[in-house]
Amino acid sequence: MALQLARGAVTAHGTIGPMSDESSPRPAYDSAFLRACRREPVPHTPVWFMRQAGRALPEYRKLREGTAMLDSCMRPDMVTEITLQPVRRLGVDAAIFFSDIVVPLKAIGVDLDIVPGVGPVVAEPFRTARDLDRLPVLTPEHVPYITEAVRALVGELGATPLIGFAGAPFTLASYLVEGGPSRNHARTKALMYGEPELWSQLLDRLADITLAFLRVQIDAGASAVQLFDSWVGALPAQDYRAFVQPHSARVLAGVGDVPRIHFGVGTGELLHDMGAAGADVVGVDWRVPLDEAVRRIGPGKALQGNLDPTLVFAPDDVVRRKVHEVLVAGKAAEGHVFNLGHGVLPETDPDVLARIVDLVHAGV
Ligand code: 1CP
Repeated sequence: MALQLARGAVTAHGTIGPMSDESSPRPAYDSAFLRACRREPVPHTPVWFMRQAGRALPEYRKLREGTAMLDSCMRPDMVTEITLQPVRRLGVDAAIFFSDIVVPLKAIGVDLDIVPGVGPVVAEPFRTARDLDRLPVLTPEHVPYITEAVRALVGELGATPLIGFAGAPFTLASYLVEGGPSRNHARTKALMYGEPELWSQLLDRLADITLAFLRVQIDAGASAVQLFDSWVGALPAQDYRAFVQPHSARVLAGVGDVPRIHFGVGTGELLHDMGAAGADVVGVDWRVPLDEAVRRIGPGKALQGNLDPTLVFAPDDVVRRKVHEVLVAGKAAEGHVFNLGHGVLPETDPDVLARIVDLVHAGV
């Protein structure tokens, strides 16, 4: 463990320059993944999968048996093992830290749970100005298990980069205001349009928490971050710019020392504005081809995506053709990180994911 901690310290802020000091190379700096994020030439297109650590892997299901989701996120030994599982099995180019977007909210004392088969459920939904008092500032002391797990992982991963992540203010607000998963985010939007002042204060608090949570991961050695605004596609671009973008932009500006990926689902109309919020890499879902996404986003960004997650259930020749299509469209981008257009579905056969990794690396 001592060795792992020492390596974690060396690779903290591991992507500012090729060397952390005169003598210690940063193992992940020259990885294909970080090079693509920086829009530099790559030996092959890098690939990882959102939700690659999770229910699609039998070894994950076995390890999680008898441990509640949030409890597993607070145990560095489990977090480390679960994060490494897909790296070992699939040969992906990056690891994503195993946690959940609601972990920082739980850590500061919000009464919530992750209910199996449902998702995050908040005991007392947020609706009034008084509820802001339930959102204190997050400090590293709230999440020592995150620091410990990231340090251990960076040591274990060596040259494979670790992606830290957090939920963006809008998506976190949606869970807090609705009290759980929601199809149309009606109460969230009612608050946003009906009480813009309170909305702004709520998103401001959430931006502070998100930024602090990402900083903990970067300071412990994460070499890139992904800001998930999964549900912001519910908004038209004009309202995104007015009610959401300034808060997400403040988060992204605070983590500018590593590559920043910004992703949402159904965000075809928002791609330009999400890039303009301060992302280095814009995540694209499967609805917009990557060459069209490049036109919408404009120059100076890398792209991440965007194979339809359901395609893993198609025959092998279809998978091959669709991977090819994504790779060809991705050539229009200044940098391309291959991924699915949203998370791995739990029913996915991991062997198909491993095959996709091979196809991407071969550049079919
Ligand atoms: O491998 C990885 O990607 C790391 C693991 C990870 C990540 C990145 C988990 C574990 N959660 C997340 C982020 C997350 N959590 C997002 C953003 C990504 C996305 O859009 O998919 C969101 C929206 C959540 C909220 C959440 N947590 C949901 C969705 C509910 C809804 O609104 O539809 C669910 C089902 C969870 C629980 C959860 N988080 C992670 C896992 C493996 C699980 C399932 C827990 C279980 O085993 O029951």
